[in-house]
Amino acid sequence: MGSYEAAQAVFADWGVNCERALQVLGTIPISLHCWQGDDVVGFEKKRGASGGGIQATGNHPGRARNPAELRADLNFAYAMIPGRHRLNLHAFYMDTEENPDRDEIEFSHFAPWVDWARQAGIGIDFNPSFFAHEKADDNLTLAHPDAGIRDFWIEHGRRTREIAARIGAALGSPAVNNIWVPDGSKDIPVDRMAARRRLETSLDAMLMQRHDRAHMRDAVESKLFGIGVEAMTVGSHEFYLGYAIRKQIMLCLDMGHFHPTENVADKLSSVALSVDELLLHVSRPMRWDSDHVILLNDDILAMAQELVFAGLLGRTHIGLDFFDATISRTAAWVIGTRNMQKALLRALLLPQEKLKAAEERLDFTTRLMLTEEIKDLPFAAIWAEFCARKDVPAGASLIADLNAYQASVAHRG
Ligand code: RNT
Ligand code: ZN
Repeated sequence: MGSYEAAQAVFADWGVNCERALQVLGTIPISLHCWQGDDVVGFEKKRGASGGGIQATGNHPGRARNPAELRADLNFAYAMIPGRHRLNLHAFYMDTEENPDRDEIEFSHFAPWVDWARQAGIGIDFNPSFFAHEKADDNLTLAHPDAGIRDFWIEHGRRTREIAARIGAALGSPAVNNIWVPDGSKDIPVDRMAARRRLETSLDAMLMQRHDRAHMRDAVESKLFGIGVEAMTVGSHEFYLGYAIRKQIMLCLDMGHFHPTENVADKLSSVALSVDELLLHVSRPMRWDSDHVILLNDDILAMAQELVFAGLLGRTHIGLDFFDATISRTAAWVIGTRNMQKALLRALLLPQEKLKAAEERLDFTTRLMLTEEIKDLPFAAIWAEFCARKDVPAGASLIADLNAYQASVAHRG
C-alpha cells in the first residue's frame, strides 16, 4: 500500500473522503498578485513615490524589471503550483510603448497581458492604482478636497472598470476589479464626515456605469491605518461594509487591515449574511500591515476552515497580498500560494460533521478532543498526492527548482 492509500484509510476512519477533498481543492483558483514580482514598482515610464504605506523592503536580486520578465517569472511560479490559478493585475502594470497617465489608460495598454493569459488558460483580476503618483502625494485621491484631483481619479477608476470588463469578456471569466485608495489623515482630523462624503460621492460617480457581471465585478477594500495615515483612514471597515451592502458589490477583507488582535476569519460568516460575494487579500501582518509572505499558520488555517465550514468557497474570491523583497520573488509566490492551498486542503480533510454535531449538542469536551486529535492526521501524504497528480514538485525537488530559477534571474540585479 502506498502512503496515499494508507493516509486515505486513516481519513476514512474519521469519515473523511480524500478523493472528494482533492477534487474540490483542484477547483479553487487563487489569484496571484502581480506586485509580488517587482516589489510594487509597476511599469509606468514616470514613477511616483510608492506612498500609502505599501513600500516593499529589501534588495534581493531578481526583481522583474519589465512585463516580459514578470511574465517569465509568473510562468515559472504557476508551474510550481498545483492546479489552475489567476493573475491579479494592477493598472500601473500596463504593457505599452505609450506613456498614458492614469486617466488615459485603455484596454490596448493591457492587451499583451490578455494574450498571455489566454494562452496560459488563466483568468485575470484587475485593480485601479490610486498610489505611486504625484496626484496621490497628499495621501488623498477620491476624497481629496480638490475637485480636479478627485475627477482625475474618478476617471482612472472608471477606465479600470471598463478595462476589467473587456479583460473578463476576452478571457470568458469575470475580472474582479478591486478598489483600494490610500486616503487618510496623518493627524486627527476635524471633519471626517466631509472626507467620507467626498469618497462616497466619488465612488458613486466611478461605479455609475453598469457592466455585465459575467465580465467584471466590483470590490472595495477597507483598511485600519497606514504609515503616514495613522489617525484616520477614510475608507474604514464600517465605511466599506455599509457601502458594499448598499451597492450590492463585493467587500474585500485584507488580513493585514485590522487591529492585530482581530480575527479576520471570524468576520466571514457575519459579512456573508449581508454581502453576496467576498474577496480576500490573504496576507500576514506582523505588528502592522507588513505584508509578509503567508505561512501555514493558525490565521491562514482558520481562514480556510471558515471558507469550507461556512460553505463560502463558491462566493469567495481568494487573492493574495504580500510582498517581500528580501527573498526570491518567485519563491515567495510559490510558497505563499501553496500554503493557501495546503490550508484549504486541511480544512477539506477535517471531519466537519463530527465537529459540528458535537458543538450542536453542546458537547464541548468532544469538540476539543476532536480538534486536538485531528491535528496529527496524515495531511502531508494527501498534499503530496495532489502535487504528484498535478505534476508539480514537492519537498526537496521543489526547493531545488526554486533555487535554480532564482539563480537564473539573479543577474538582473
Ligand atoms: C494596501 C492594500 C492594497 C495593496 C495593493 C497593491 O494596503 O492592501 O490591496 O496592497 O492594491
Ligand atoms: Zn490588500
